[in-house]
This record gives sequence, structure tokens and C-alpha cells, in this order.
Amino acid sequence: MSAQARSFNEPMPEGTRLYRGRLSAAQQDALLTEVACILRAAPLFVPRMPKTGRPFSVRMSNTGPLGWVSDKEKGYRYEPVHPETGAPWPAMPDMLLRLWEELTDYPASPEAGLINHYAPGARMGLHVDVDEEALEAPILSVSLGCSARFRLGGLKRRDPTISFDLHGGDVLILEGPSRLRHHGIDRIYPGTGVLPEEMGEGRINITLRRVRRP
Ligand code: MD6
Ligand code: FE
Repeated sequence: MSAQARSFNEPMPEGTRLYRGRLSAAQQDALLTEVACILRAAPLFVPRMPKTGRPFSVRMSNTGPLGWVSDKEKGYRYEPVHPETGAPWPAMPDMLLRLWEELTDYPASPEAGLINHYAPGARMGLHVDVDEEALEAPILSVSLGCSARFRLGGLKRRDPTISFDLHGGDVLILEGPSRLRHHGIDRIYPGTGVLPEEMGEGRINITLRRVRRP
């Protein structure tokens, strides 16, 4: 289906902006090439839940001066270095910085680009992103590779949810009154997109975040 054909009539709550097919096929390929390069320097790691140490099914890495990490001992936080290599996170691709400038009004650059890799069967439970000091800043998400079922809820965990699919090239922003909405990924749809060979089958999602107040 073309980006056009699936872009009509998707009412979103205030503060939730969905840009269907925002990246062309060529832009998606170019960004995936940059992500492949980032992942060679900062390999995907398995984050673990605070306290229980239970592994996430999603593997992660980061780009930019700060990266989101989680382990049993210290929990969710931002760190300037990779938890396994100890090296600084690779620089954020210009393409992503430009996308942030074009689509947000925020007066400072994103500091963290969290890269999530979903193999078939991986999912992301309903959560709120609250580890940032700059909660007034938007979070901008870019989807690449396979499509996925995204669930968007309310401010309270048990509020009703809506679901829609995110496809490669889609950009989703949560800001203002939607910044603290619960959300998650129920599943990905294998066979609906391609990633560079070394990443295997699956989906990549990159979320751009401002962590500290400028
Ligand atoms: C994902 N996205 O699409 C997970 N968070 O794989 C997120 O958790 C997310 O899409 C904040 C804002 C937008 C998002
Ligand atoms: Fe999130």
C-alpha cells in the first residue's frame, strides 16, 4: 500500500502526530546504512528490568551524547557510554537532527537516539517515557523495516487504548498532552520490511529524546 493510501482519516489525540511515509524508500535505506554503522561501533545489548533482572525481548543501542540503558542493579537511566564496551555512543546522524528540527519547535537538539531492534516475537510492554528531565520536550520516533502494531493509551495505565500499525518510514511524535501517554508495541509483522543483512529480520525504531533541560 502506498503511503498516500494509508494516510487518510486517522484521528489522533492532541499532542500525538503521525506522519505516514515521512521518509522515502531512499531515505529509509540511507538511514538504515547509518544505523548499521552505528551498531558496528555500539552493538545491540539486552536491557534488563530493574530489580528482577528480567531481559527485554527488544535489543537496544543508542546514538548521540546520551543513551538510555537499564540493568538489574541501577535501573532505567541515561549514560554517556555503552554498558558493555564503555565507549561513547556514536554521533547522531545529521538526517535525524534535521528531522527533529523540521518537525519540532523545541529550542535544543535531541541528546539521545534510542535504537530498538525487534526480532520476530519481540514486543514492548505498555510504558511511559519519564526518565528525561526535559518532559516538556517531544519524543520523535522513526520506524524502519517490518511493520508493527502500536498501542496508545492514556495517562493512567488502565485507561482505554487505541491501536494502529507503524510502517517503515513512518514518524510518530508524542508531545504536550500526549507526552506522558502509555504506549507499547504488541507485535511486529515478519516479512513486511527489510533491514540490512547483519541485523536479521525485524524492525528498527529510533526515538529521539531531549534528556536535560537546555
Ligand atoms: C517503538 N516506541 O515504536 C516504541 N516512545 O518501537 C516508543 O516507545 C515511543 O514510538 C515515545 C514516543 C514515541 C514512541
Ligand atoms: Fe516509549
